[in-house]
Amino acid sequence: MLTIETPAQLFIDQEHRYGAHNYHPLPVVLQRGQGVHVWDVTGKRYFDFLSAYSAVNQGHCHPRIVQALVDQAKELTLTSRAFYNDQLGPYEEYVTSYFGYDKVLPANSGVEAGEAAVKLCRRWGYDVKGIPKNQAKIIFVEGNFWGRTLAAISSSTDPSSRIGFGPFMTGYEIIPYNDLNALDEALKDPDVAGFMFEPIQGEAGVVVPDPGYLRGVRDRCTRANVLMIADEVQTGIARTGMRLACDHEDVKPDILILGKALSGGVFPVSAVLADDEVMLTIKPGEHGSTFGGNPLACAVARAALEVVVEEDLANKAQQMGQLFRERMNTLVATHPLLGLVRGKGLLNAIVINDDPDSQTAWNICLALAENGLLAKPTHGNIIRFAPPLVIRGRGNDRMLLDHRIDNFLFFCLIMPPPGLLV
Ligand code: IF1
Repeated sequence: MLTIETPAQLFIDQEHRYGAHNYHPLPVVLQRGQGVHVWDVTGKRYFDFLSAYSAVNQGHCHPRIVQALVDQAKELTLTSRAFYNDQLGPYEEYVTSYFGYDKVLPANSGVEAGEAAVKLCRRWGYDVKGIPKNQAKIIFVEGNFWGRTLAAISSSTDPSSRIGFGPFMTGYEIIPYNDLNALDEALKDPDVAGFMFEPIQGEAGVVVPDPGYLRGVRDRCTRANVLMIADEVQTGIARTGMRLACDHEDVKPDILILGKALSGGVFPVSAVLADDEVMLTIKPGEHGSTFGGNPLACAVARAALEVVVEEDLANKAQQMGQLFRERMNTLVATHPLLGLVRGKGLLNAIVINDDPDSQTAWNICLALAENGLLAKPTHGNIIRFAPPLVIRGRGNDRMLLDHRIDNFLFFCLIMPPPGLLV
C-alpha cells in the first residue's frame, strides 16, 4: 500500500540518513518558535518545557535579541581577535559589571568556556599558588556534566560519556556531590588548584544540594586557597530564580562559567569571568578561538542580558517555579507514576516512580508531546521541566499563571492512550 510519508517523517529520515546518530530525539520536527511556544512542521503548537536545555530563558526568538543579531549582522560579524572591534569592549564592560568581576574571557560553547576555566585554574595554581609544574589537581563531583570534549568527559562519572573515548586527562579528583566532609578531605592535598561544580546539577537530573552547601564550598575553598569554579552554564541567567544559582547563598565563585541563555539561544555565546589575579595569568597568545568575542556574539549577548534585567526574569522564574512545584506536588500526592518534584526557580524535574531502565518516562514525554508539551527525560526516569522564564506571558495576573500551570497539569493528568505506558 502506498504510504504518504508526512513531511515530518521526511525530515526525520533525512537526519537519520545524512546525520551522525549521536542523539535520540523525540519524533517532533520543529519549524518555528516564539516565547514559550514552538510549532512543528504540521503547524501543531507546543509549550516548550525544555528551552533547549535552558538556553532560551528569554523565550524563543525574543524580538529584542533577534533585532540585535540582525542589526549587527549588517555591520560586522567577525574580525578575529587580531584586531579590536567596537562591540567587544562595551559588552565586556557590561557583562563584568553585571556579574561583578574584573574581566571576562569570551568564548562560544559552554564546554569551551569550561576548558578555559580549567586552563586558568591550572595556570593560577602554578603561577600564583606555587603548585609544582604539571602537578595541579582539580576536584570535580560525581554526576557532573560540563560537555563532551575529552577534558570534560575525563571528569565524568557517567559511563555513556566515557566508554570508548580513553585515554583521559589526568590531574582530576572526583568526590561525591553535596558532601562537604569529602571536600574537606580532598582539600588537604596542597596541589589542589580548584573545585569545579554545578550549583544545581542539571544533567544529573536537577539535583539540588542541601542548603548551606554553596556557602560551605566557598568558605572551604577560601581557607584552602583553592579556586571555587561554578559552572552556571545551565543554572545561570535567572533560570533558578536569581541572577545566578550562587546568589541563593550570596556566594561569589572565583571563576564563573556561563553559556546557553547568555545569548537567549540566538547565537553560540559563552564566557568565563574572573578577577585579575586569576584572569591575567594567561598572557597574549596563550589562549583564544576564532569566534570568541566576535561582534555578533557581543551584540546578541548584551541584548540577551538586558532582556533578563528589564523583564525581571529572575523574579518571574522564582514566582512561577514556586507555583509549579506547589501544583505539581498536589499531582504527586494523587498520581502513582509521579514521584518527587525538585528544583529551584524554573529548573525543575519530576522523578517517575519506575525503573530508570523502563520506557515509562520516555512514554510520558511522548504523551506530553501528543498533548502539546515538550519535555525530555534525563537518566531514564527523571523528566526535566524548564520552560522559558517568560512563561507567564505578557499579563502578570495569577490567573494566567494558573492557566499555564493548569494546562500543564492537564497534560500530566491525561493518561496516554492505553498501552503507550507499559
Ligand atoms: C547536548 C546534557 C544538559 C551543561 C553544563 C556545560 C555544558 C552543558 C552544566 C556544555 C551542556 C547541554 C549539552 C546538550 C544537552 C545539554 C545537557 F543533557 F547534555 F547534559 F543541559 F543537561 N555545563 N549541556 O549543561 O555546554 O558545550 O553544550 O554549550 O546536546 O549535549 P555546551
